[in-house]
Amino acid sequence: MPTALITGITGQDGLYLSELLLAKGYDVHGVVRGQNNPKRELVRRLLPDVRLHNGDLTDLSSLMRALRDSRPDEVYNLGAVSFVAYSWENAFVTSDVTAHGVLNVLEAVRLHEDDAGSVRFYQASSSEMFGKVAEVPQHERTLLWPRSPYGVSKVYGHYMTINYRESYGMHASSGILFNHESPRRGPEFVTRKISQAVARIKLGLQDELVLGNLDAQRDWGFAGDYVEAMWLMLQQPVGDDYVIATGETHSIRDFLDIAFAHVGIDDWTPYVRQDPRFMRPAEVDQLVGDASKARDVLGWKPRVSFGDLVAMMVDADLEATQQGW
Ligand code: NDP
Ligand code: GDR
Repeated sequence: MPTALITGITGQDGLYLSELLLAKGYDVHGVVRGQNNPKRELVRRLLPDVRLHNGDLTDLSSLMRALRDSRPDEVYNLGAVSFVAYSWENAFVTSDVTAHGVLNVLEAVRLHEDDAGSVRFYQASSSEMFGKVAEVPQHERTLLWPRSPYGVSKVYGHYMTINYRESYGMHASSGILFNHESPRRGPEFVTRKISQAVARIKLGLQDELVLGNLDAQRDWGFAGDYVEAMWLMLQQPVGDDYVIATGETHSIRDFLDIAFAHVGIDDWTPYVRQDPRFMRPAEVDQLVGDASKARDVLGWKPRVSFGDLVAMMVDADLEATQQGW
């Protein structure tokens, strides 16, 4: 039975990846931080077969211990301060976790490999690394021009992963994933903020949705499809870098159109207000990915369309709100 160790197991992708790996027969282990992390119970409830280890990306020895105790064949580094807006307010913490945390995991893997043989490593890189770049669509060799402390931290982790592969011959892969969403998306991100608000507006529990920039464009896919690409990367003979994206881009306005129409509201303008509070010091205006390498090498392609993704999220929030979850 192969064994996987996942950092960030309490997050959106960690939950989907765990489900995928358990279904494939893996022994799944996760790193959870904090003395009383409330999401620990969520993982225990959803995934009773997953074994949890205390650890933090900023604490190398805790990661070494997690590797020693789980003895993984594959390590997926999904943990990060992942909210771009927060990364300006907490740039040092973001650098500690999202940048240096990658180095800590790579070091823990390298030191563990000296004792225990080869481990395959996945790094959660991001389309935010492309930032302001003009090239459209973005691919694996597109210039990186990050626009936030988060984006800069991801660039550091990306190049560290490449350097560990080239320096130590490590099977290390970096997935440059474009935005991917689901009903498990954190409510701080724009898609879930919208789907939750639309459900509450439809049920008469809320009458206003306050947002920032409505013109930004993102390449949005479904998280359940994207974790499959992570696994496929680690099944290849050698580590490499892959863009994972749908190849379509939509604005926040497009998301609003579909989400409100899904509950029978054709004009959302009376409900939506813009507030500078949600504008960012620097914006990434448009992201659209070229995932042809992933298609050709990994045989990966997205299954869930943009329209179906929006409907899935709104339906899940309607149900959750009605059930009082
Ligand atoms: P989430 O924000 O849902 O999850 C982040 C995870 O990181 C949580 O489990 C969190 O744990 C954990 N974490 C935060 N700080 C630490 C720390 N100091 N030590 C250990 N764990 C920590 O993110 P997603 O699941 O959406 O994303 C997974 C990864 O993929 C992230 O690295 C993200 O940056 C990256 N990514 C995401 C994309 C997306 O569209 N979703 C696109 C491209 C990249 P806790 O419960 O303790 O908070
Ligand atoms: P992003 O996701 O920054 O792309 O990072 P987010 O959903 O936060 O923002 C997307 C776009 O929406 C605009 N926006 C708002 N965003 C939020 N959160 N709240 C608002 O009220 C709002 N109004 C408008 C933003 O300005 C932005 O342009 C996500 C994260 O998952 C990262 O970890 C990941 O690396 C990237 O996707 C790819």
